[in-house]
Amino acid sequence: MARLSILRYPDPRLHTVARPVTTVDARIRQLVDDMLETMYEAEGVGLAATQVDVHERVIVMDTSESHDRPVVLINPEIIARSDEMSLNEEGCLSVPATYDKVNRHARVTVRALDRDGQSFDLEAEGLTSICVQHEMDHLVGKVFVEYLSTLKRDRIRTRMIKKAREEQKA
Ligand code: GNR
Ligand code: NI
Repeated sequence: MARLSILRYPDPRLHTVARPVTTVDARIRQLVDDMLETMYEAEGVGLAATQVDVHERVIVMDTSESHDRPVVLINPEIIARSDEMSLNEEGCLSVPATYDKVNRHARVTVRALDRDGQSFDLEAEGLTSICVQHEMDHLVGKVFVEYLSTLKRDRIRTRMIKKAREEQKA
């Protein structure tokens, strides 16, 4: 296992569109394990491969309170979504210390392959539903700040660039 480094907004690589995984092999399982280690270490509830600069459709999540229920989604597709929407505060490991409200489908059903390459469906609501949609956005190169106003996004961008520059100096 290895901890991977997480790209930070506004890194342009966060806007890369991931390609589907062709075979769930040892390389993908290693990626999944490294992503889980990285996610738990960073105390996140989800992580998309895009965030660790791997542009393949792989997501790991754990929205359990006990942090012992890892979920792996390979080549995820949303097969059903509620008409009902839900406005919730979101954050992102790629945009640290930044939280704002995003409107999402209240419930989604996602079909994906698991760590063994087996297809399964996940009916998600609450934080899991939000997380699935947030992570699937990462796979198409979208970061949650892109749902915010241009003014807010520009402020976040400026603050992130300033922070990166200060960390460089230190
Ligand atoms: O850890 C995370 N928490 C979170 C909180 C509300 C909505 C979405 C998320 S996902 C985020 C981890 C992350 O950046 N995944 O891409
Ligand atoms: Ni994120």
